Amino acid sequence: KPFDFKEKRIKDEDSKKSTPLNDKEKFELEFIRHVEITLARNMYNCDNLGAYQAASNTIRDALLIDWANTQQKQTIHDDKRVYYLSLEFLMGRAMDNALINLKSREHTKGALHELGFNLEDVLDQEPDAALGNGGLGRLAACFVDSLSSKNYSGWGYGLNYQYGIFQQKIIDGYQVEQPDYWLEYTNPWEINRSEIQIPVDFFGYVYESYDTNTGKPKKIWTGGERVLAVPADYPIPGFNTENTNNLRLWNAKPTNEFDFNKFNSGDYQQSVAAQQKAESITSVLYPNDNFMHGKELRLKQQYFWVAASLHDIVRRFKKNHKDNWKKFPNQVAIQLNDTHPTLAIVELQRILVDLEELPWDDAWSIVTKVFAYTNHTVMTEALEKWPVELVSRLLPRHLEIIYDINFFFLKAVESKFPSDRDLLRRVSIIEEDNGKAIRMAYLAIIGSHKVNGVAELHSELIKTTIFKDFVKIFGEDKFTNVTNGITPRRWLKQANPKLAELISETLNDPTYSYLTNLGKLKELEQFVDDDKFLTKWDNIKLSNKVKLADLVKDLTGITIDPTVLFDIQVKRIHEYKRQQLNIFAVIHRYLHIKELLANGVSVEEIKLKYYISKCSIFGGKAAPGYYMAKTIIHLINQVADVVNNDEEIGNLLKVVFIPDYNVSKAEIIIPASDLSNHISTAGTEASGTSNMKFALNGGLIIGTVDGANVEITREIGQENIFLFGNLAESVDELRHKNVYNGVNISKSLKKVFDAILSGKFGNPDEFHTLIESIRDHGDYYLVSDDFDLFLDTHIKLEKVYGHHGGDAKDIDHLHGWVKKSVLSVANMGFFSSDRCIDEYAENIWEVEPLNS
Ligand code: CGF
Repeated sequence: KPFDFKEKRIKDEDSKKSTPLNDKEKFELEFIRHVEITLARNMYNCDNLGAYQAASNTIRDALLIDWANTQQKQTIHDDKRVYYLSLEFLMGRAMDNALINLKSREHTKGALHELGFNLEDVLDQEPDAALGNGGLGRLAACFVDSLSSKNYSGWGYGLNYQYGIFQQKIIDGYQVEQPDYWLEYTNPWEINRSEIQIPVDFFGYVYESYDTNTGKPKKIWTGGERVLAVPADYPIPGFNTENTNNLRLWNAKPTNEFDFNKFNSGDYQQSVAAQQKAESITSVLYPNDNFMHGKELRLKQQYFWVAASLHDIVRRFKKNHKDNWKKFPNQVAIQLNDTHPTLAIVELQRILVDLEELPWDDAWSIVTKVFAYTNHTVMTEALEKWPVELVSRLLPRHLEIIYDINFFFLKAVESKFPSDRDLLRRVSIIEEDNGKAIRMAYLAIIGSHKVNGVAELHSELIKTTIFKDFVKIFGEDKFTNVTNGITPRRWLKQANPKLAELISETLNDPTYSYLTNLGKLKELEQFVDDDKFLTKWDNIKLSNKVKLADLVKDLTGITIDPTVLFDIQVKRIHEYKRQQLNIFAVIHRYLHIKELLANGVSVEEIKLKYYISKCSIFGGKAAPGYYMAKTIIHLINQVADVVNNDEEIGNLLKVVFIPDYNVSKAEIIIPASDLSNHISTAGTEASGTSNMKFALNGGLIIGTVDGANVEITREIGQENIFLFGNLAESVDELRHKNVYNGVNISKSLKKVFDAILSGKFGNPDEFHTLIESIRDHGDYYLVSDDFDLFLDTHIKLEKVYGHHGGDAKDIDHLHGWVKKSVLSVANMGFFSSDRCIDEYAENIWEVEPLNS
């Protein structure tokens, strides 16, 4: 029987009661020990960075006790575990989050103060762990937080990229990418498990042999290139619980093997270089969101990651259950975050058939009980397809297995629908049209027991469009919906501490229990007519806006007035998200204001009769190879340059592009919004999650009837959101009309195009393609169809906002806008990622929390 560490520790009564997380003396001693021993520095040369490292190590040490206890408990209970496979985990910073979840923030702030440091400055030293592109990666980060907070046994598996998403610089209005080497200093939050080394093979060849015992034929994959997978573990603390799960991110390392042939022939350099190449597998995150980039290295990343993760999962299973494979689906649930980890299906089949020697059908029945697949998009350019030729070289045995899976699947389809030949072509895993390719989404559906979309509208759309045939084959029940969510620990408590505090006071909830029971926010509704409460609410918004104005000043040099309406759009730059629609509307507003001024209308009159003062704030990265997205960024910056330098305009209008939008900046930007834009072409944004973050922070939304906007509207009430635009069901028809009858450019949009083409915002040649894509090439994203509706909605919403700042109008603002803001927050409980995790647990994974 192994020695029980926990029992031993618990006997040490003192350590049980006081830890550095609640005892200042202990914190300080540990902090000093880390400065002197871990960092080999002293208190005289300990700057904020040193303080961050020493404090993080102190917190991490304490966290590791919970982490070890959790692993011990989970091992003893040996219940079914969930494994969330995601190629992206956009974690952001860890220290503040750990302090909040461990309820040690105030205490640590005090201890650091006594040591001569300011907590905020110390927190600011931490680089963002930006191992993701956008919504998909941030969703994974919210999910691991909820898995821990809700006491599930759930691990995340991903890659430990040395370079996260690139850093965005704006130079002369253009996006310039710079590498994000985020591990410049040692990372206190990762625990390197160099004792675990899992070999992963690529290339080589397959041959048939015979099992010496049974005489049966078997396939052997051999030769090729070998790298080692070595994990870095990140403890994930839950809120208000000791449960601390693990996020395991793999590093690729060279093996110790050495090519002696090359060496003997005198090519020492070459023999070492091949080994060095191994590390390149995990060196960089591909910077595309909603777009597939078919590079060999990307496929290598995918296989490396799923092979290592499955090896780990299988090893853990075998420790307790040996080769009792029938139990595997009772012990293991694997969620595929998008199709990126789909090769895991093939790899598990390979392990079971080739290595464990199970009959094909037995193996396949296990595999299909274990996996479930989440789809995040209907856009064809994002759906992964890998050329057969590439897979045959890189993973020859896997290709054979894929062909076999396809063969058995098509056979079953044929017997169910004997007369439908075209159906077989349509649903085949292998696309035959333009060079053979493997349709990963189809493989994921066939190998999973459940497929889910990420918002109601999206889940319906996948059933009626891209996966229609599969609904016919497998039946409706296989397809389900889990609407996305966000963790209120980071996106309310951490990002907006003042609002979180006001809510905790108002709900008489000093322990912030509402953060794990977000439905409680509903009780805020009782206070919507209380002017004092509304004023406090509004003042918090103002102080968040002041903080954002400071950040804007710092990053761009632009001064913005925190009392004007902050109208924000921050997210990846993509034509379907339609930042172009937004900036065109800003141009329209500017041109109209200029016209009014030219006609002798005074600024004061404009404010009263036409436009309230506002600041349009943009932020987001464009994929480095996405020309149109980069053009949009450039246009925003050009407009900002003209508008902000136009003295006549004053604070009536300002335009800002915040460079290098990331999680830490989002934590400042989101709580400061009055209004945020979620204005994708209907049917294109699967869910969106920033819409949830903004609404939870009391910002109102202007949005299309798309993604989770639909459910947000249902929850908060349509009178508290500003919806506009054509609906998803009209999109096909409008596109058709635009292509065949020509695009109808309204008078207002024409003015905007004319101004851009006249050179008002810099060299017009730079914007031709953008304008032509709308005016002359069918306007795929329906900017022209929604433009005037967008302008009208602005007029409406600005009336509700009122002329904030003038005394007489303040009451209207309070009773109109601020009341809507409170009502939104009060009804956002549904969008906690805790609710998502419960839904996945109950309907897909069939697991329960481990509560005792
Ligand atoms: O996943 C997205 C996001 N861009 O990462 N998709 N992908 N791939 C969708 O476009 C969002 O609508 C969605 O909210 C997010 C997470 O599901």
